Amino acid sequence: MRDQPLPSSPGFWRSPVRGPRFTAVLGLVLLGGITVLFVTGLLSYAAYNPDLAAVNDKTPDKGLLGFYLFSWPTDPPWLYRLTQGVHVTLGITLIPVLLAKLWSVVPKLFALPPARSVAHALERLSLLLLVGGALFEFVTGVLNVQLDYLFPGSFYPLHFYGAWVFFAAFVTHVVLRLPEAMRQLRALRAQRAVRAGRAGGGEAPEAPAEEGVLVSPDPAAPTVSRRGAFGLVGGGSLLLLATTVGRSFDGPLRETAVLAPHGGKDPGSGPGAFQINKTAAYAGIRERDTSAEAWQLVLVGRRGTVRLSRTQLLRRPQHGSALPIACVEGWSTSDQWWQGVRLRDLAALVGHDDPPDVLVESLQQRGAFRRAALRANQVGDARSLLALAVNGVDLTPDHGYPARIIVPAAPGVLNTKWVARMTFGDL
Ligand SMILES: Nc1nc2c(c(=O)[nH]1)N[C@H]1C(S)=C(S)[C@@H](COP(=O)(O)O)O[C@H]1N2
Ligand SMILES: [Mo]
Repeated sequence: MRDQPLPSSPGFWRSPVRGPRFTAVLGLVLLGGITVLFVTGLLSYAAYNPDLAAVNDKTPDKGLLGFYLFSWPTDPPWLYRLTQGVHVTLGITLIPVLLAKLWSVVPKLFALPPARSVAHALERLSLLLLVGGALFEFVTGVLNVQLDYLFPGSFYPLHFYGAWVFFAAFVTHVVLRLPEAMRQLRALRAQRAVRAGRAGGGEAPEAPAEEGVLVSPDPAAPTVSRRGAFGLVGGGSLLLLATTVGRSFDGPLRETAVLAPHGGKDPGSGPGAFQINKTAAYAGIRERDTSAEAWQLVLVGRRGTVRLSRTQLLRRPQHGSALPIACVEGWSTSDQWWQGVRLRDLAALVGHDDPPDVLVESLQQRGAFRRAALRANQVGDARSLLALAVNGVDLTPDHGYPARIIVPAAPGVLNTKWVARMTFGDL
C-alpha cells in the first residue's frame, strides 16, 4: 500500500491538463489583458480629476503614484465610455482565465523546499503579492460594480494602491517568466507542426522544463483533453463577455447584460428612459426642495454670489449637446440630447470670463457623489452644460431635475445631478 501523497509531493497533483504549456498560454493571455486593465485603470483614475482640491480625491496620499496625472480631455466625447467600458468588460471576461491560470500553477504553491536560494525566495515572495494582488483587484473591482459600492468612498484608494502593488509584482513575474513562456509556446507550435506532418502521431512529450513540477509524474486518466480545457476557459470567458458587454449599449442589447447591475432599475419609457444610477428617492431628494418656489441655483465667483430660479435659467441662452453618460461601473448610454446653459456662461455671470475650475454641490445631504469638481478645460468646453432638459423634455427627477451637469468625455460621477450650488475659482 502506498502512502497518501501530500500536496507538497508532485504525485498529489494528478490532472494531466497541467503543464508548462497550458500555463504559458494562459499567462500570455493575461500578460496582454492585465496590461490593458492597468492602463485603462490608471486612465480612469486620471479622468476622475483626483488632484482637484481634495474634493474628488479619495486617495490624498497618492504622492508619487499620482505622477502621471493629466487634465482629462473633453474629446472625443465617448472617450471614457470606451476606456472604462473596456476596463470593466475585459476585467470580467478575464476572470476564467485568471482562475485557470491560478489552478494550473497551484502545485508550485506547495512545492518544497520553500526556497532553494535567495533569488528563489524573492521570487516566491513576489508570487504572494502577485496572486494576492490579482485576487484583491478582481474581487474589489467586481464587488464595486456588482454590489453598488460596497466600500463607499474607500474603493478608489483600495483599488488604486492595490493596482500598483499588484502591477509591480506582475512586472517582476513577467520579466522572470516570459522567456520560459515563449519557449513553451514555440514548443507548442513545433508540436502542432509535427502533428500536422504525421497525422495520428501521439502527443509529443512535454519539453523538459524548469517548471517540471507542473507535470504530474502519475497523471490520472484524462476527463478532458488540454484542448478541451482551453475550450472550457475560453467558453467561460465568452459567456461572461456576452452577458456583460450589453451594458455599454442602449436598446435590446442592454437586455443581454444579465450580469450587469442596475438592470432592476427600470428607467421607464419616454425621453428620460435611459439608464439611471441613483434614483432621486435613493439620494433623498425631496420634491419640496426641487419645486419652482423652493429651488434656486447659487453661483459663487470672483464677483460675488448670484441666485437664479429655473425660469431665469431658462431665459438665458440655451444650448444643446449630444453626450453619453458613462459610469465608472462600466455601463454607458448612447448619446442623449441635453439642453441647458453653458457652464462657461455661468462662470462669466460671476466674473470669470476665462473659465476656471468649479466645485459643484447638489441638494443631496449624504452619499458619495453629492459634490464633484470640474477642471477649467471641462468648464470651458462649449458642450459642457448645466442641463435643464434631455431629449426635448424637462429632466426627470431621477436624471437630476431641476438641473444637472453634463460634460463631454467625463466619468458619469462628475455629472452631478440635482445641482444646488456652483463655486467657480481655481481649486
Ligand atoms: N447628486 C448626485 N449626482 C450624481 C450621482 C449621485 O449619486 N448623486 N451619481 C453619479 C453617477 S455615479 C453617475 S454614473 C451619473 C448617472 O446619471 P444618470 O442616473 O442620469 O444616468 O450621475 C452622477 N451624478
Ligand atoms: Mo457612476
